[in-house]
Amino acid sequence: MAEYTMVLANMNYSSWSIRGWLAMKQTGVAFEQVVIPLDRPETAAAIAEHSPSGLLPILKHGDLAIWDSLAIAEYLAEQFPDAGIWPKDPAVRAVARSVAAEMHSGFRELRTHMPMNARASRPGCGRAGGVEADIERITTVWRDCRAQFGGAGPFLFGDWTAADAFFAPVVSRFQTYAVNWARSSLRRRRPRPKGRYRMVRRRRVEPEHRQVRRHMTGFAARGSWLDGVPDRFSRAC
Ligand SMILES: N[C@@H](CCC(=O)N[C@@H](CS)C(=O)NCC(=O)O)C(=O)O
Repeated sequence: MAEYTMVLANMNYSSWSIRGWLAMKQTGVAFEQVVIPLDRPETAAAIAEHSPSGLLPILKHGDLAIWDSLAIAEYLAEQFPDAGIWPKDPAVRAVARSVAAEMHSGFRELRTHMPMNARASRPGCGRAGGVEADIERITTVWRDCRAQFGGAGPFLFGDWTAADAFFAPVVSRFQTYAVNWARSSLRRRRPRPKGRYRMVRRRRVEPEHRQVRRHMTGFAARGSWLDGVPDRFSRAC
């Protein structure tokens, strides 16, 4: 029996489970996985058997249960100091923790109006309330991290860190809801002469798209949480 067990909600829907799972995967250690499907009559009772908060994910290590995705990342970073869960440099680590914590405690509009459903395709849906402001802030975080710390690596801080785990479900949401975030932020800077708009778009937007695509490819290379799930399906708003 494995030393570690993760109790997870089904990861097509549970963004927090994905975050904990990706951090666990990063350690390279074998672990047991118990998946509890959400939104069923028996869900609450099944979660209550493991979780004092009634929420998933949970990491179990011996008699210890850790019931929050960020706490799981921190525990694993302490248990596996060489796994690269956070950047080695203390100042960079502080920034990585800040962006992960910002995701953990924020972006409520995006989370409310663009619920995660990795298999779904809902282009154009979910653009309510303050969602645009959340998208703008998230992409600013991505750009800043990539520009300051990305170096030659494909992730926010160059090599993979838990900050990437915290934003992975956002990448999935952007795919599901077809968020063309670079274009939408450009549109807000109008009016702009047409020719200039095109020039800026070519020079600045396309590289950012490529970065996000690399980001997604990096997650896929890590072993997808969607292994075995059916094809994507579409639904109107
Ligand atoms: N702050 C928690 C949030 C966990 C959370 O909200 N989990 C949801 C699934 S994504 C849950 O367990 N919901 C229980 C339910 O829907 O019955 C964390 O970071 O782990």
